[in-house]
Amino acid sequence: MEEILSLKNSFLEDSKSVNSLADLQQLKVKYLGKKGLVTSKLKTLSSIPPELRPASGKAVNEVKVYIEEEIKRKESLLKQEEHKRRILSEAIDITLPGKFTPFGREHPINKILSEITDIFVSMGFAVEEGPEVELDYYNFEALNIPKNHPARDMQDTFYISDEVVLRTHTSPVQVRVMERKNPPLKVIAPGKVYRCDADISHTPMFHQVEGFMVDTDIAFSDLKGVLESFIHSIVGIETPIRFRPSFFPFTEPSAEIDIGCIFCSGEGCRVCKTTGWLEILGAGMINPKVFEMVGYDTDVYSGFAFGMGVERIAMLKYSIDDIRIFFENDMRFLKQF
Ligand code: 2U9
Repeated sequence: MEEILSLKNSFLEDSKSVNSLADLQQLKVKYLGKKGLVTSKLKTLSSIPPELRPASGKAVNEVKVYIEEEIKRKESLLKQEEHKRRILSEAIDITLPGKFTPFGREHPINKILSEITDIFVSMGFAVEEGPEVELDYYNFEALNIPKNHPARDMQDTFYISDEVVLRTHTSPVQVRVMERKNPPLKVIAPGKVYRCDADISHTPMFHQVEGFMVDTDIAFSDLKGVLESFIHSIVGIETPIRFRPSFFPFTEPSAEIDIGCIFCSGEGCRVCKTTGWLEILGAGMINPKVFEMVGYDTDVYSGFAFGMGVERIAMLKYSIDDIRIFFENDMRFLKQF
């Protein structure tokens, strides 16, 4: 009986140091496991005198039931505590400020590029693209730009090798289209172009949209109608337009197209260099020499072509006086579009 009592006391003593479910499991094994202290005590009952057995058996069983209940009670207590701890550790402070996720937006140049493209697509032009690393043949030769032309100079063009350049305009895209397809054609070629130039109004890479229309009976009046319609869409119907004679090797006759200065309404200011006009486009009737290069019959076909700098149009539209700001990735600038 003394041993049974001391078994209970030793359990009470051991259970004081139980602080976790793992400790409790160890305690359970120590007393109630197959080789546990209570189990062993039950096994020894057969070896005691028969007249003492009922009382001893009863006492051991009582201790066993007590220990089982105590372990159950402790288990539910520990589980509750653990649950409370988990709730506390997983608690979210909903008063904290949220995490800031910055939103990106379209670059102003891409925005104007899409605007220009949409206007020509609405007039029935198809959009074509081509390589930025281009053969000298497509960039210069096929466009009637002679070997001694200043644009071919190393000072103006990025040369990869004698025969390969970074395209200086998107015109080669149009030559490639003409080689592949027969008229009627209405195509624009938007994209990046490269020139060795860097100052307030030039960056080594900039964007162009060029375009052309080829069919039987295309006249200068078609060029005028399409480009006037485009200019009215991009800068507003009230803006005056003028055509000024010019020269390009790939068009004949050629013209530069100006709009009335949007900064001084034609009065004359610093931006328009007191002329009252701002250049917005170059254009002309495609030179028959270019048609011959791509194998079009010059007695049957005629066409017009045009070209514009996207940055220049963005600068006019948004009153920006330094082209370099488009490529500096200054968020204070980019956020405004
Ligand atoms: C082919 C034949 C003719 C494209 C043209 C211009 C006039 C022009 C400049 C505007 C500003 C380039 O970005 S800029 O510096 N472009 O003035 N471009 S006609 O003529 C072509 C194109 C392709 C086969």
